[in-house]
Amino acid sequence: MEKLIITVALVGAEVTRQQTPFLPLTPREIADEARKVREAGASIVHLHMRDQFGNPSQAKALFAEAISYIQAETDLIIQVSTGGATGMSAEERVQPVTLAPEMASLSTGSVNFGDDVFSNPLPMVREFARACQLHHVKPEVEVFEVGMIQNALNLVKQGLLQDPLHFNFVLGVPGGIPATAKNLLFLLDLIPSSSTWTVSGIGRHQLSMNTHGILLGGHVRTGFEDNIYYRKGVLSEGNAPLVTRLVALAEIFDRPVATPLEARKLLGILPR
Ligand code: KMH
Ligand code: ZN
Repeated sequence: MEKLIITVALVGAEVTRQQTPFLPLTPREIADEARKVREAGASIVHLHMRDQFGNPSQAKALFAEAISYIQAETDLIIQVSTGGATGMSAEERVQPVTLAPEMASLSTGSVNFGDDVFSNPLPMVREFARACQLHHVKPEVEVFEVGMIQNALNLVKQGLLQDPLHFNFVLGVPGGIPATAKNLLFLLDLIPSSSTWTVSGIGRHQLSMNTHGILLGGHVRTGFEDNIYYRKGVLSEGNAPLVTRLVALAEIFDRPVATPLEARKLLGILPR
């Protein structure tokens, strides 16, 4: 099987310091956390930013600051979020793509998100896909619901996304597709065989979904955006312990972990 790409969603938009004191918030803290997960074995960081009050922000300057630290201190692939937080405008959300990072997330449909709606009307998705093309950014198609796969395939037909696609299946968001092995297999059946894919599980489903990803030859996403616990009732003391555990699992299942350079090759990200 291919080497395993570990992505870490370091901070997300929803988790708070009240929930975990280990959450990095400032660009400096986020970059320090990036360094630690790289040392633990990650090759991609999925980035969100927070303002000085800890609230989610898509401000270009905050991304630019964190990215400059991460690039100076690591060889990680940087994937910016275009999801931001529910309720943000398209203009707000697309800002970090204009920094021309190597990757950006791209959700290809709308979904209930707890009591909120994560709204991604198709004209906006097309605009984000065009921004990715303009800045030579590799999109990661975020799949929270099954219809989002067909939407992504339609974008390929429209020339707005390129084969091979890279998918991230996010299972277990309240309002989205539930985190079961059967659902993961169902989603996998719908993507082109040329695709690469990774899997994220929300909350207590993170480790089981990641394990399925390792066994099925996919890749895995961990991190505080999706889950803050190491095990039931025990907070993870940073993102790195979650990575270290995945590296150990990958070793058991004979999936050596990809370096960022190897991950770039697997994902078709060209050297800049
Ligand atoms: N914060 C969620 C509403 C992404 O980063 O692309 C959406 C999200 C997806 O986090
Ligand atoms: Zn995100």
